[in-house]
This record gives sequence, structure tokens and C-alpha cells, in this order.
Amino acid sequence: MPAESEIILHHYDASPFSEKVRLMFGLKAMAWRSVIQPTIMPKPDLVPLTGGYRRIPVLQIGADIFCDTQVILAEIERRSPGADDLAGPGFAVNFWADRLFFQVTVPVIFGQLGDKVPRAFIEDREKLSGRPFDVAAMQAAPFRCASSSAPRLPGSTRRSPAATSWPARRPGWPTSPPI
Ligand SMILES: N[C@@H](CCC(=O)N[C@@H](CS)C(=O)NCC(=O)O)C(=O)O
Repeated sequence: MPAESEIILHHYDASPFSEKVRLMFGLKAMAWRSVIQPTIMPKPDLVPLTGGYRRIPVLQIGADIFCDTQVILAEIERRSPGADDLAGPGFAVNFWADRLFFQVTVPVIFGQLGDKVPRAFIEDREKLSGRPFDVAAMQAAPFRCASSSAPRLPGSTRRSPAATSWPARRPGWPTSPPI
């Protein structure tokens, strides 16, 4: 394949947004090359390439750079059109996964990790979001527990005031993706 049409994904393993792109490559049986980027700043190879954008994933095809998963998926679809998974219900699921699902899972995961979350990662995400990355608050979140006495998530039939107050009343909790 000529270098100018090679598909290069800049990503890292633990990125759920990247996983969507990796899965789409697999579903469409597309060949791609991988560049693993750091999970925190500095990102000396990525940021000059994107002109300042630091988030992951980034798609590179020749001199074209695609930032943001939705833009990347649209370009993949354009190059390898198939059943229109990105429209209609597929779009709705994508939108839900990127926003509500992602925002809920982040504190659940980091709450579980607790003390194992590296200090440098916390500081990086605080700089990125401009808000505290409060692992202790995430650990204290009631719906992190799997026990039967744990309050249910919003939307379930038995609601507790603690669960329904999420996320706005929890200090330090993200209202947009912190990672
Ligand atoms: N809107 C972006 C969000 C991507 C995003 O937030 N990715 C996370 C990793 S899953 C990230 O870049 N975190 C900060 C970083 O790695 O510097 C997209 O849909 O691609």
C-alpha cells in the first residue's frame, strides 16, 4: 500500500474511544497501522501533528489528520461503505455511549482503582478538565457498590435520592469526559 494511503491510528490500549475505531477496522476488515501515544501530556509526536489537539484517538492518512471519533468513523465509513451503522439507531447508541455511559463508567472504574491511579495521571486530567479529579469522591459514590443494598442507577424502578442526585451534586464529579 502506498504510504500516502496507509491508515495510521494514534491511540492507546485503555482508550474506549479508540476501541470503537479498532473494532470498526476489524468489522470492515481494514488494514491499519498503530502508533501508541502517551496517556498523559507531554505528547511530543501527537500535538505537532494535530496542531494542538491532544485527545485520543487520532487518524492519520497521508497528510490528512482526523480528530474526534465521530469524524474518524465517518471517514472509515466513506472509505469502506457498508450497512449504515452510523445513522439512525446506531447514531443514538454511539451518542449515548460517548456521553452518558462514558461519564458514568469513568468514576466507577477510577473509584475501583482507588490508590492505584497514578498521581501524574490525576494531575494531568485536572489540568485538562480544570476541575478536581477526586478519586476519593468516586470511591464514595454509592452506585459503585455491587451489593443488593446499593442504590439503583437513575432510570431503574427503585430510585434512591442519592442515586438520582448524580452527577450534579457530587463535588468533583465530571460533567464532561475527564479522560
Ligand atoms: N470527543 C473525543 C473525545 C476523545 C477522548 O476524550 N479521549 C480520551 C481517551 S479515551 C482522551 O483523549 N483523554 C485525554 C488524553 O488522552 O490526553 C472523541 O470522540 O474522540
